[in-house]
Amino acid sequence: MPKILIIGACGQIGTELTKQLRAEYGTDNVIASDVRKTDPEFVASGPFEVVNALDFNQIEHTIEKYGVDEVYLMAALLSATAEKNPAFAWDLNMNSLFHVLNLAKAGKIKKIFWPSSIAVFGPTTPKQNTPQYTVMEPSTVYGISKQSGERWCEYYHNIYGVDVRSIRYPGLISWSTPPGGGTTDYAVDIYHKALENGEYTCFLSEETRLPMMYMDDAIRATIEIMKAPAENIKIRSSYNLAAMDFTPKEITEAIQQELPEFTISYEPDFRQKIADSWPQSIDDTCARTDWGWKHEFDLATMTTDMLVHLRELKHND
Ligand code: VAH
Repeated sequence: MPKILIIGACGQIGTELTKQLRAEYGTDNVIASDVRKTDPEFVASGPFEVVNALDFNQIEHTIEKYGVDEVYLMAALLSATAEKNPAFAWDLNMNSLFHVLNLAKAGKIKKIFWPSSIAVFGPTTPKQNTPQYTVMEPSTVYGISKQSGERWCEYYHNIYGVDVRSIRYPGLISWSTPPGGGTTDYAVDIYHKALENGEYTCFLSEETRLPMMYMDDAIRATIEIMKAPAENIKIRSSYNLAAMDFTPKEITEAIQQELPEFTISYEPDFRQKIADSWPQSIDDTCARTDWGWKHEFDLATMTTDMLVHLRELKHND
């Protein structure tokens, strides 16, 4: 069994990725790490180390301490937060990647997963069924850092033989972790507010269509791309990945199927400009062809699953 280190394990994707990797590879083979200890229950659930993604020596020491084979680098500032702190966002998103790529180049890591995003596309990209290869002029700090990171991943693979694999995540929706400063996070918050208040004020306009995915699908895709034979991974920048796309109006209608009294109002803020720069739907044919990707959740099944789990959480609180 490989020894796996997750950097940024306490984040929106990291917490669920840690749980699923431990279920598949064994708790003791999956070391969670983050810049600080957050949820005590999560920290106590298996091997945990305090690792700053910007500290090369801390990462190297942790890799040597546990004999790590694979690293999932999940630490980053997301789109909305990055716009408020461009310098730190660039530093964190880029230098954490260089640390892990250089450790792999030195032979200390066998395989890397690094998350990209549909944020690599910009206002000049075709918005419908956005292809794997197309115009990419991101207009956000987050998107610029992800586009640059993709270029470095491909360079380190081609020049130094580093086995780094990447996915362009759409907006991700999960019941078990709070939103993390993303523009798509209205689609997480709306479920909580629907159950808590019966109403929600959305920071995007009702017709804002964005590519989205349920976290269960995103976690499965992440593990599947890492399990795929190296020869099947033909794209070493990052793969487009898709499941569904919807607008705030459409997710509201899906929620109203179970909560007919739920209402929404709209007060677009600075995140509207970010969302308007992104695609509305994604073509992920390459991922489906190269390593067999297939999504399972659509808006209706995600909504049912979200509301079931959130009701359970609130019942147990
Ligand atoms: C964000 N959830 O909103 C992230 C994602 C496509 C968006 O990368 O920043």
